[in-house]
Amino acid sequence: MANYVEMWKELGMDLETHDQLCQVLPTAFGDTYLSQENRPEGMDFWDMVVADIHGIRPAELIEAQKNGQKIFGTFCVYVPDEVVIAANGIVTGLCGGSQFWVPDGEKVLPKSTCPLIKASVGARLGRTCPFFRIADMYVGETTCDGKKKAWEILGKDIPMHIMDVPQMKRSKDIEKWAEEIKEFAVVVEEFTGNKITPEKLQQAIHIINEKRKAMARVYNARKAENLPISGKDVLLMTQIAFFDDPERCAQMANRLADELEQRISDGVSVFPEGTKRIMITGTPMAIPNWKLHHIIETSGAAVVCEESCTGTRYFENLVDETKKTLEEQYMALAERYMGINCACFTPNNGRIEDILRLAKEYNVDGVIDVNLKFCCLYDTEGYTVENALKENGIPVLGIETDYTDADAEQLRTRIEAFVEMLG
Ligand code: BJ8
Repeated sequence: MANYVEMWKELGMDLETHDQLCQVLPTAFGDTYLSQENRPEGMDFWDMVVADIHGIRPAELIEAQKNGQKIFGTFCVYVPDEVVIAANGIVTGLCGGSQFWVPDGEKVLPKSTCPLIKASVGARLGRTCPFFRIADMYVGETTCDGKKKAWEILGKDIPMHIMDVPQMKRSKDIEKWAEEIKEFAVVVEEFTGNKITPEKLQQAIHIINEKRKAMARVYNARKAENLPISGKDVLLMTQIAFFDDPERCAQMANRLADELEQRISDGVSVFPEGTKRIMITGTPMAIPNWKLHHIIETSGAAVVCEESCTGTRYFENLVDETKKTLEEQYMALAERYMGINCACFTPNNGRIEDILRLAKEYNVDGVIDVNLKFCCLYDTEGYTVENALKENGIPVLGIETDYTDADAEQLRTRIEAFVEMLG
Protein backbone atom coordinates (compact mmCIF):
# COMPACT_ATOMS: atom_id res chain seq x y z
CA MET A 1 0.00 0.00 0.00
CA ALA A 2 3.10 2.19 0.16
CA ASN A 3 2.38 3.98 -3.12
CA TYR A 4 -0.57 5.79 -1.64
CA VAL A 5 1.25 7.59 1.17
CA GLU A 6 1.00 10.98 -0.57
CA MET A 7 -2.73 10.52 -1.11
CA TRP A 8 -3.26 9.60 2.56
CA LYS A 9 -1.20 12.62 3.61
CA GLU A 10 -3.36 14.92 1.53
CA LEU A 11 -6.43 13.38 3.14
CA GLY A 12 -5.09 14.50 6.53
CA MET A 13 -4.75 10.94 7.81
CA ASP A 14 -2.81 9.88 10.89
CA LEU A 15 -0.15 8.03 8.93
CA GLU A 16 1.68 6.52 11.86
CA THR A 17 -1.40 4.84 13.31
CA HIS A 18 -2.71 3.93 9.88
CA ASP A 19 0.59 2.17 9.19
CA GLN A 20 -0.17 -0.26 12.01
CA LEU A 21 -3.41 -1.24 10.29
CA CYS A 22 -1.63 -1.68 6.97
CA GLN A 23 0.79 -4.03 8.67
CA VAL A 24 -1.77 -6.37 10.24
CA LEU A 25 -4.38 -6.54 7.49
CA PRO A 26 -2.38 -8.56 4.92
CA THR A 27 -1.55 -11.22 7.54
CA ALA A 28 -5.15 -11.42 8.72
CA PHE A 29 -6.33 -11.72 5.12
CA GLY A 30 -3.70 -14.29 4.24
CA ASP A 31 -4.53 -16.45 7.26
CA THR A 32 -8.27 -16.25 6.70
CA TYR A 33 -8.57 -16.26 2.93
CA LEU A 34 -5.47 -17.32 1.08
CA SER A 35 -5.17 -20.45 3.20
CA GLN A 36 -8.38 -21.81 1.59
CA GLU A 37 -8.00 -24.46 -1.10
CA ASN A 38 -9.56 -24.59 -4.55
CA ARG A 39 -11.02 -21.09 -4.42
CA PRO A 40 -12.90 -19.92 -7.52
CA GLU A 41 -10.64 -17.99 -9.89
CA GLY A 42 -13.20 -15.21 -9.96
CA MET A 43 -12.19 -14.29 -6.41
CA ASP A 44 -8.99 -12.79 -7.81
CA PHE A 45 -10.81 -9.47 -8.26
CA TRP A 46 -11.77 -9.22 -4.58
CA ASP A 47 -8.34 -10.40 -3.46
CA MET A 48 -6.86 -7.58 -5.49
CA VAL A 49 -9.25 -5.03 -3.94
CA VAL A 50 -8.36 -6.15 -0.41
CA ALA A 51 -4.64 -6.14 -1.16
CA ASP A 52 -4.93 -2.38 -1.80
CA ILE A 53 -8.07 -1.68 0.11
CA HIS A 54 -7.04 1.80 1.20
CA GLY A 55 -5.47 2.57 -2.16
CA ILE A 56 -7.26 1.60 -5.35
CA ARG A 57 -10.86 2.57 -4.64
CA PRO A 58 -9.99 5.70 -2.61
CA ALA A 59 -7.83 6.86 -5.53
CA GLU A 60 -10.79 6.33 -7.88
CA LEU A 61 -13.06 8.31 -5.59
CA ILE A 62 -10.60 11.20 -5.39
CA GLU A 63 -10.36 11.21 -9.17
CA ALA A 64 -14.16 11.34 -9.38
CA GLN A 65 -14.19 14.27 -6.94
CA LYS A 66 -11.72 16.11 -9.16
CA ASN A 67 -14.22 15.63 -11.97
CA GLY A 68 -16.91 17.27 -9.88
CA GLN A 69 -18.64 14.21 -8.43
CA LYS A 70 -19.70 14.14 -4.76
CA ILE A 71 -19.17 11.15 -2.49
CA PHE A 72 -21.84 10.14 0.01
CA GLY A 73 -20.87 7.89 2.92
CA THR A 74 -23.65 5.66 4.23
CA PHE A 75 -24.10 3.29 7.15
CA CYS A 76 -27.28 1.38 6.48
CA VAL A 77 -28.97 -0.60 3.73
CA TYR A 78 -32.13 1.53 4.02
CA VAL A 79 -30.39 4.52 2.43
CA PRO A 80 -31.28 4.35 -1.27
CA ASP A 81 -28.13 4.45 -3.40
CA GLU A 82 -30.32 5.05 -6.46
CA VAL A 83 -31.05 8.66 -5.46
CA VAL A 84 -27.36 9.51 -5.18
CA ILE A 85 -26.47 7.83 -8.46
CA ALA A 86 -29.32 9.63 -10.25
CA ALA A 87 -27.61 12.91 -9.30
CA ASN A 88 -24.25 11.67 -10.57
CA GLY A 89 -23.03 11.12 -7.01
CA ILE A 90 -21.16 8.09 -5.65
CA VAL A 91 -22.06 6.05 -2.58
CA THR A 92 -19.51 4.45 -0.34
CA GLY A 93 -20.43 2.28 2.64
CA LEU A 94 -18.70 3.40 5.82
CA CYS A 95 -19.52 0.81 8.49
CA GLY A 96 -16.41 -0.02 10.50
CA GLY A 97 -15.69 -3.72 10.97
CA SER A 98 -12.37 -3.71 12.81
CA GLN A 99 -11.36 -3.57 16.46
CA PHE A 100 -8.55 -1.31 15.27
CA TRP A 101 -10.96 1.67 15.18
CA VAL A 102 -12.86 0.89 18.38
CA PRO A 103 -10.55 2.65 20.92
CA ASP A 104 -10.85 5.96 19.04
CA GLY A 105 -14.63 5.52 19.07
CA GLU A 106 -14.58 4.85 22.80
CA LYS A 107 -12.97 8.25 23.37
CA VAL A 108 -16.33 9.86 22.64
CA LEU A 109 -18.89 7.06 23.00
CA PRO A 110 -19.84 4.89 25.98
CA LYS A 111 -17.97 1.58 26.01
CA SER A 112 -21.37 -0.10 26.07
CA THR A 113 -22.01 0.92 22.44
CA CYS A 114 -21.98 -1.71 19.71
CA PRO A 115 -18.56 -2.18 18.08
CA LEU A 116 -19.91 -1.29 14.63
CA ILE A 117 -20.79 2.20 15.82
CA LYS A 118 -17.62 2.64 17.88
CA ALA A 119 -15.47 1.53 14.95
CA SER A 120 -17.31 3.80 12.51
CA VAL A 121 -16.92 6.87 14.72
CA GLY A 122 -13.33 5.92 15.58
CA ALA A 123 -12.37 5.54 11.92
CA ARG A 124 -13.50 9.11 11.28
CA LEU A 125 -12.20 10.82 14.39
CA GLY A 126 -8.94 8.85 14.49
CA ARG A 127 -8.29 9.78 10.82
CA THR A 128 -7.23 6.23 10.00
CA CYS A 129 -9.52 5.32 7.11
CA PRO A 130 -9.36 7.08 3.73
CA PHE A 131 -13.02 6.37 2.90
CA PHE A 132 -14.12 8.29 5.98
CA ARG A 133 -11.87 11.18 4.94
CA ILE A 134 -12.96 11.24 1.31
CA ALA A 135 -16.75 11.25 1.74
CA ASP A 136 -18.15 14.78 1.21
CA MET A 137 -21.34 14.08 3.12
CA TYR A 138 -22.42 11.35 5.52
CA VAL A 139 -25.94 9.99 5.44
CA GLY A 140 -27.15 8.63 8.76
CA GLU A 141 -30.49 7.11 9.69
CA THR A 142 -32.66 6.69 12.75
CA THR A 143 -32.45 2.91 12.99
CA CYS A 144 -31.02 2.36 16.47
CA ASP A 145 -30.36 4.66 19.43
CA GLY A 146 -26.60 4.20 19.30
CA LYS A 147 -26.45 5.35 15.70
CA LYS A 148 -28.77 8.30 16.30
CA LYS A 149 -26.48 9.69 18.99
CA ALA A 150 -23.34 8.90 17.00
CA TRP A 151 -24.63 11.06 14.11
CA GLU A 152 -24.74 14.05 16.44
CA ILE A 153 -21.04 13.58 17.17
CA LEU A 154 -20.04 12.90 13.58
CA GLY A 155 -22.22 15.78 12.37
CA LYS A 156 -19.88 18.21 14.12
CA ASP A 157 -17.01 17.00 11.95
CA ILE A 158 -18.63 16.62 8.53
CA PRO A 159 -21.86 17.56 6.69
CA MET A 160 -24.45 15.01 7.74
CA HIS A 161 -27.95 14.30 6.51
CA ILE A 162 -30.14 12.00 8.59
CA MET A 163 -33.00 9.97 7.17
CA ASP A 164 -35.85 9.29 9.55
CA VAL A 165 -36.55 5.56 9.17
CA PRO A 166 -40.06 4.61 10.36
CA GLN A 167 -40.36 2.16 13.22
CA MET A 168 -43.35 0.30 11.79
CA LYS A 169 -44.44 -0.82 8.32
CA ARG A 170 -48.04 0.33 7.98
CA SER A 171 -49.07 1.98 4.69
CA LYS A 172 -48.65 5.41 6.28
CA ASP A 173 -45.08 4.47 7.28
CA ILE A 174 -44.25 3.45 3.72
CA GLU A 175 -45.70 6.74 2.47
CA LYS A 176 -43.63 8.55 5.07
CA TRP A 177 -40.51 6.76 3.85
CA ALA A 178 -41.32 7.79 0.26
CA GLU A 179 -41.51 11.41 1.52
CA GLU A 180 -38.20 10.97 3.32
CA ILE A 181 -36.60 9.67 0.11
CA LYS A 182 -38.02 12.67 -1.76
CA GLU A 183 -36.49 15.05 0.80
CA PHE A 184 -33.20 13.20 0.56
CA ALA A 185 -33.34 13.70 -3.21
CA VAL A 186 -33.60 17.48 -2.70
CA VAL A 187 -30.59 17.43 -0.36
CA VAL A 188 -28.61 15.36 -2.88
CA GLU A 189 -29.59 17.68 -5.74
CA GLU A 190 -28.48 20.75 -3.80
CA PHE A 191 -25.25 19.15 -2.65
CA THR A 192 -24.27 17.83 -6.08
CA GLY A 193 -25.75 20.69 -8.10
CA ASN A 194 -27.40 18.11 -10.36
CA LYS A 195 -31.11 17.72 -11.03
CA ILE A 196 -32.66 14.29 -10.60
CA THR A 197 -34.94 13.50 -13.53
CA PRO A 198 -37.24 10.48 -13.92
CA GLU A 199 -34.94 9.20 -16.69
CA LYS A 200 -31.82 9.47 -14.52
CA LEU A 201 -33.56 7.86 -11.57
CA GLN A 202 -34.84 5.03 -13.75
CA GLN A 203 -31.31 4.43 -15.00
CA ALA A 204 -29.96 4.41 -11.43
CA ILE A 205 -32.68 2.00 -10.32
CA HIS A 206 -31.70 -0.29 -13.18
CA ILE A 207 -28.00 -0.16 -12.25
CA ILE A 208 -28.66 -1.13 -8.64
CA ASN A 209 -31.19 -3.81 -9.61
CA GLU A 210 -28.57 -5.37 -11.90
CA LYS A 211 -26.11 -5.40 -9.02
CA ARG A 212 -28.72 -7.09 -6.80
CA LYS A 213 -29.46 -9.70 -9.47
CA ALA A 214 -25.77 -10.50 -9.92
CA MET A 215 -25.23 -10.91 -6.19
CA ALA A 216 -28.35 -13.08 -5.97
CA ARG A 217 -26.85 -15.36 -8.64
CA VAL A 218 -23.77 -15.90 -6.47
CA TYR A 219 -25.97 -16.59 -3.47
CA ASN A 220 -28.13 -18.99 -5.48
CA ALA A 221 -25.04 -21.07 -6.23
CA ARG A 222 -24.78 -21.75 -2.50
CA LYS A 223 -28.10 -23.56 -2.59
CA ALA A 224 -26.47 -26.42 -4.49
CA GLU A 225 -25.59 -29.64 -2.70
CA ASN A 226 -21.99 -29.30 -3.80
CA LEU A 227 -20.79 -25.96 -2.48
CA PRO A 228 -18.76 -24.25 -5.22
CA ILE A 229 -17.58 -21.43 -2.95
CA SER A 230 -16.95 -20.85 0.74
CA GLY A 231 -19.10 -18.60 2.89
CA LYS A 232 -16.02 -16.54 3.64
CA ASP A 233 -15.49 -15.74 -0.03
CA VAL A 234 -19.10 -14.70 -0.55
CA LEU A 235 -18.95 -12.53 2.56
CA LEU A 236 -15.93 -10.75 1.08
CA MET A 237 -17.78 -10.09 -2.19
CA THR A 238 -20.71 -8.64 -0.25
CA GLN A 239 -18.58 -6.50 2.04
CA ILE A 240 -16.76 -4.96 -0.92
CA ALA A 241 -20.04 -4.40 -2.80
CA PHE A 242 -20.78 -1.63 -0.30
CA PHE A 243 -18.00 0.59 -1.58
CA ASP A 244 -17.26 -0.59 -5.08
CA ASP A 245 -18.63 0.90 -8.28
CA PRO A 246 -22.06 -0.78 -8.66
CA GLU A 247 -21.68 -1.61 -12.35
CA ARG A 248 -18.27 -3.19 -11.82
CA CYS A 249 -19.65 -5.04 -8.81
CA ALA A 250 -22.42 -6.52 -10.99
CA GLN A 251 -19.95 -7.44 -13.70
CA MET A 252 -17.58 -9.17 -11.29
CA ALA A 253 -20.38 -10.94 -9.43
CA ASN A 254 -21.83 -12.20 -12.72
CA ARG A 255 -18.40 -13.43 -13.77
CA LEU A 256 -18.06 -15.26 -10.46
CA ALA A 257 -21.60 -16.66 -10.77
CA ASP A 258 -20.76 -18.06 -14.25
CA GLU A 259 -17.83 -19.90 -12.75
CA LEU A 260 -19.84 -21.16 -9.77
CA GLU A 261 -22.62 -22.44 -12.02
CA GLN A 262 -20.00 -24.27 -14.09
CA ARG A 263 -18.52 -25.73 -10.91
CA ILE A 264 -21.95 -26.96 -9.85
CA SER A 265 -22.47 -28.79 -13.13
CA ASP A 266 -18.94 -30.21 -12.87
CA GLY A 267 -19.64 -31.41 -9.32
CA VAL A 268 -16.87 -29.26 -7.81
CA SER A 269 -17.13 -28.52 -4.10
CA VAL A 270 -14.82 -26.60 -1.80
CA PHE A 271 -16.01 -28.66 1.19
CA PRO A 272 -15.96 -32.43 1.71
CA GLU A 273 -19.23 -34.28 1.18
CA GLY A 274 -21.49 -34.17 4.22
CA THR A 275 -20.12 -30.87 5.58
CA LYS A 276 -22.81 -29.30 7.76
CA ARG A 277 -24.56 -26.31 6.23
CA ILE A 278 -24.90 -23.26 8.49
CA MET A 279 -26.92 -20.11 8.02
CA ILE A 280 -25.90 -17.02 9.95
CA THR A 281 -28.63 -14.62 11.06
CA GLY A 282 -28.35 -11.32 12.88
CA THR A 283 -26.16 -8.22 12.91
CA PRO A 284 -24.06 -7.18 9.92
CA MET A 285 -20.38 -8.01 9.45
CA ALA A 286 -18.61 -5.01 8.00
CA ILE A 287 -15.19 -5.47 6.40
CA PRO A 288 -12.78 -6.80 7.75
CA ASN A 289 -14.97 -8.71 10.21
CA TRP A 290 -14.42 -12.28 9.04
CA LYS A 291 -14.18 -13.76 12.53
CA LEU A 292 -17.27 -15.92 12.76
CA HIS A 293 -17.15 -17.25 9.20
CA HIS A 294 -13.52 -18.22 9.71
CA ILE A 295 -14.24 -20.04 12.95
CA ILE A 296 -17.25 -21.89 11.49
CA GLU A 297 -15.45 -22.89 8.32
CA THR A 298 -12.46 -24.18 10.22
CA SER A 299 -14.71 -26.13 12.61
CA GLY A 300 -16.02 -28.65 10.10
CA ALA A 301 -19.01 -26.66 8.76
CA ALA A 302 -19.76 -24.32 5.86
CA VAL A 303 -21.65 -21.02 5.87
CA VAL A 304 -24.22 -21.24 3.06
CA CYS A 305 -26.26 -18.10 3.72
CA GLU A 306 -26.25 -14.89 5.74
CA GLU A 307 -29.57 -13.41 6.76
CA SER A 308 -28.00 -10.06 7.54
CA CYS A 309 -27.33 -6.68 5.97
CA THR A 310 -24.02 -8.09 4.73
CA GLY A 311 -26.10 -10.85 3.15
CA THR A 312 -29.61 -11.36 1.84
CA ARG A 313 -31.02 -8.15 3.32
CA TYR A 314 -28.69 -6.21 1.03
CA PHE A 315 -29.77 -7.59 -2.33
CA GLU A 316 -33.13 -9.36 -2.03
CA ASN A 317 -36.12 -7.74 -3.78
CA LEU A 318 -35.86 -5.38 -6.72
CA VAL A 319 -37.20 -1.87 -7.23
CA ASP A 320 -40.02 -1.68 -9.78
CA GLU A 321 -38.40 -0.25 -12.93
CA THR A 322 -41.63 0.53 -14.78
CA LYS A 323 -42.53 3.76 -12.94
CA LYS A 324 -42.32 6.92 -15.03
CA THR A 325 -42.68 9.89 -12.67
CA LEU A 326 -40.48 10.85 -9.75
CA GLU A 327 -43.41 10.53 -7.31
CA GLU A 328 -44.07 6.96 -8.48
CA GLN A 329 -40.37 6.13 -8.42
CA TYR A 330 -39.94 7.39 -4.85
CA MET A 331 -42.87 5.20 -3.84
CA ALA A 332 -41.38 2.20 -5.66
CA LEU A 333 -38.10 2.79 -3.83
CA ALA A 334 -39.94 3.12 -0.50
CA GLU A 335 -41.76 -0.14 -1.09
CA ARG A 336 -38.60 -2.05 -1.91
CA TYR A 337 -36.57 -0.63 0.98
CA MET A 338 -39.40 -1.13 3.47
CA GLY A 339 -39.28 -4.80 2.46
CA ILE A 340 -35.96 -5.09 4.34
CA ASN A 341 -36.55 -6.62 7.74
CA CYS A 342 -34.22 -5.03 10.29
CA ALA A 343 -34.77 -5.61 13.99
CA CYS A 344 -35.35 -1.87 14.43
CA PHE A 345 -38.97 -2.42 13.25
CA THR A 346 -41.88 -3.56 15.34
CA PRO A 347 -43.50 -5.94 14.79
CA ASN A 348 -40.89 -7.66 12.67
CA ASN A 349 -42.58 -10.90 11.69
CA GLY A 350 -41.25 -10.52 8.14
CA ARG A 351 -37.76 -11.29 9.42
CA ILE A 352 -38.87 -14.54 11.02
CA GLU A 353 -40.58 -15.51 7.76
CA ASP A 354 -37.38 -14.66 5.86
CA ILE A 355 -35.25 -16.77 8.19
CA LEU A 356 -37.52 -19.83 7.91
CA ARG A 357 -37.76 -19.43 4.13
CA LEU A 358 -33.98 -19.06 3.73
CA ALA A 359 -33.31 -22.06 5.99
CA LYS A 360 -35.37 -24.12 3.58
CA GLU A 361 -34.02 -22.60 0.35
CA TYR A 362 -30.40 -23.11 1.39
CA ASN A 363 -31.14 -26.48 2.94
CA VAL A 364 -29.39 -25.59 6.18
CA ASP A 365 -28.57 -28.05 8.95
CA GLY A 366 -28.38 -25.38 11.62
CA VAL A 367 -28.48 -21.65 12.27
CA ILE A 368 -26.06 -19.47 14.19
CA ASP A 369 -27.81 -16.33 15.39
CA VAL A 370 -25.11 -13.75 15.94
CA ASN A 371 -25.39 -10.55 17.87
CA LEU A 372 -22.82 -7.79 18.10
CA LYS A 373 -22.29 -7.00 21.75
CA PHE A 374 -24.52 -4.16 22.99
CA CYS A 375 -26.92 -4.36 20.04
CA CYS A 376 -30.10 -4.43 22.06
CA LEU A 377 -32.33 -4.79 18.96
CA TYR A 378 -30.90 -8.01 17.58
CA ASP A 379 -30.20 -9.34 21.04
CA THR A 380 -33.85 -9.01 22.04
CA GLU A 381 -35.15 -10.27 18.71
CA GLY A 382 -32.87 -13.29 19.11
CA TYR A 383 -35.41 -14.70 21.54
CA THR A 384 -38.14 -14.76 18.87
CA VAL A 385 -35.75 -15.93 16.16
CA GLU A 386 -34.46 -18.84 18.22
CA ASN A 387 -37.95 -19.90 19.32
CA ALA A 388 -39.25 -19.85 15.75
CA LEU A 389 -36.33 -21.96 14.57
CA LYS A 390 -36.75 -24.48 17.38
CA GLU A 391 -40.49 -24.74 16.71
CA ASN A 392 -39.62 -25.60 13.13
CA GLY A 393 -37.11 -28.22 14.16
CA ILE A 394 -34.05 -26.23 13.03
CA PRO A 395 -31.12 -26.38 15.48
CA VAL A 396 -29.92 -22.94 16.51
CA LEU A 397 -26.98 -21.54 18.44
CA GLY A 398 -27.14 -17.99 19.77
CA ILE A 399 -23.86 -16.13 19.94
CA GLU A 400 -22.83 -12.69 21.15
CA THR A 401 -19.47 -11.35 20.13
CA ASP A 402 -17.48 -8.22 19.33
CA TYR A 403 -14.53 -7.36 17.12
CA THR A 404 -11.81 -8.58 19.48
CA ASP A 405 -10.24 -12.03 19.36
CA ALA A 406 -10.65 -12.46 23.12
CA ASP A 407 -13.55 -14.91 22.75
CA ALA A 408 -12.28 -16.72 19.64
CA GLU A 409 -11.30 -19.93 21.41
CA GLN A 410 -14.47 -20.03 23.46
CA LEU A 411 -16.54 -19.49 20.30
CA ARG A 412 -14.64 -22.25 18.53
CA THR A 413 -15.42 -24.69 21.35
CA ARG A 414 -19.12 -23.81 21.26
CA ILE A 415 -19.33 -23.94 17.47
CA GLU A 416 -17.47 -27.25 17.25
CA ALA A 417 -19.89 -28.73 19.81
CA PHE A 418 -22.85 -27.35 17.85
CA VAL A 419 -21.56 -28.79 14.57
CA GLU A 420 -20.93 -32.15 16.22
CA MET A 421 -24.45 -32.10 17.60
CA LEU A 422 -25.76 -31.55 14.06
CA GLY A 423 -23.96 -34.71 12.98
S1 BJ8 B 1 -30.87 -2.29 8.34
S2 BJ8 B 1 -28.94 -4.08 10.80
S3 BJ8 B 1 -27.44 -1.80 8.49
S4 BJ8 B 1 -29.52 -0.63 11.20
S5 BJ8 B 1 -25.58 -3.72 15.14
S6 BJ8 B 1 -25.53 -0.24 14.56
S7 BJ8 B 1 -28.65 -1.95 14.72
S8 BJ8 B 1 -26.63 -1.41 17.62
S9 BJ8 B 1 -26.20 -2.12 11.85
FE1 BJ8 B 1 -27.93 -2.11 10.73
FE2 BJ8 B 1 -29.36 -0.77 8.95
FE3 BJ8 B 1 -30.51 -2.51 10.59
FE4 BJ8 B 1 -28.97 -3.38 8.68
FE5 BJ8 B 1 -27.37 -0.44 15.74
FE6 BJ8 B 1 -27.39 -3.01 16.24
FE7 BJ8 B 1 -25.10 -1.76 16.10
FE8 BJ8 B 1 -26.59 -2.10 13.88
